[in-house]
Amino acid sequence: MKGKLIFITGATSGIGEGCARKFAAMGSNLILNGRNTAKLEALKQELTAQGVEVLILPFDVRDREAMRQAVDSLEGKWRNIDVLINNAGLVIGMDKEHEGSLDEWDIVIDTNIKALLAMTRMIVPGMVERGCGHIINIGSIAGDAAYAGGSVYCATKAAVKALSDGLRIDLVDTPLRVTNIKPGMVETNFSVIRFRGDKDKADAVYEGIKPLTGDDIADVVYYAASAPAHIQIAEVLVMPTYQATGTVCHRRK
Ligand code: NDP
Ligand code: 8X3
Repeated sequence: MKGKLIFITGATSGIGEGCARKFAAMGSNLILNGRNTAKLEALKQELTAQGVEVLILPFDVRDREAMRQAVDSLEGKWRNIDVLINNAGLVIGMDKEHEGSLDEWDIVIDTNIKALLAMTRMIVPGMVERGCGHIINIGSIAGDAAYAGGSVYCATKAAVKALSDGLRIDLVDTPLRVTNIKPGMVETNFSVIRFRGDKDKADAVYEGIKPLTGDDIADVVYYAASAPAHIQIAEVLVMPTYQATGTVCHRRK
């Protein structure tokens, strides 16, 4: 992966940040997106010090025009993206489908589905033209089955699976590859955002479980990206040892 160019959405935290560090450690150059410009700048400084090239593209992935301008602003070698990691995503709340906030769900749907689709639509044509590329979507175990309080989030991750499968079909006559990584419980900022900043509630999610880390998922993403060209890792479901499904886990005292 040395010298390859990786575009990561949501690189300021958790899985995306883990991916940035992993690919940089392996010598890849990076385009890093997120909304927190200060964090992106800090990450750029840290990773360029390791000898790789880093371009930061701060924009809200829900803002189609900002995304378009950011992608259009890429010049020369920065246009030749080898791997697109569609990672930016979130959930807000654990509300029942008939009780939650439509406005909050718009944010979740716009980020997890519509932005992932728009990034794909803007980046993949260049990959097809160049005859190389890999799209890695960060789905979730939540896309396999709905759970209580997860209705809309689970639906968005089921959509990520369908979009990944559909894209793989559409690209079958090209050398491009499509991977859907489906993590279980990963301790990041994800649950803090889910519980609207309540850190105690977020911590309770991982109590008695040794959860995965963003770096663990980055290793899996890297494995898929660095597989030989004739191998397409279509899906990976990865969870902590003491988790069995989206809802079954064993909490040790
Ligand atoms: P974090 O909250 O730690 O990271 C989320 C990242 O997404 C941040 O970098 C954030 O950056 C970015 N982001 C969110 N909204 C936007 C936006 N509108 N525009 C640009 N960037 C945005 O969570 P995770 O690392 O855990 O989540 C990453 C992905 O992994 C998500 O798609 C999530 O659904 C998925 N996932 C997480 C699991 C978990 O248990 N943690 C399990 C399975 C899947 P910023 O705030 O700077 O914009
Ligand atoms: C995040 C995993 O189980 O919290 O996608 O929904 S879960």
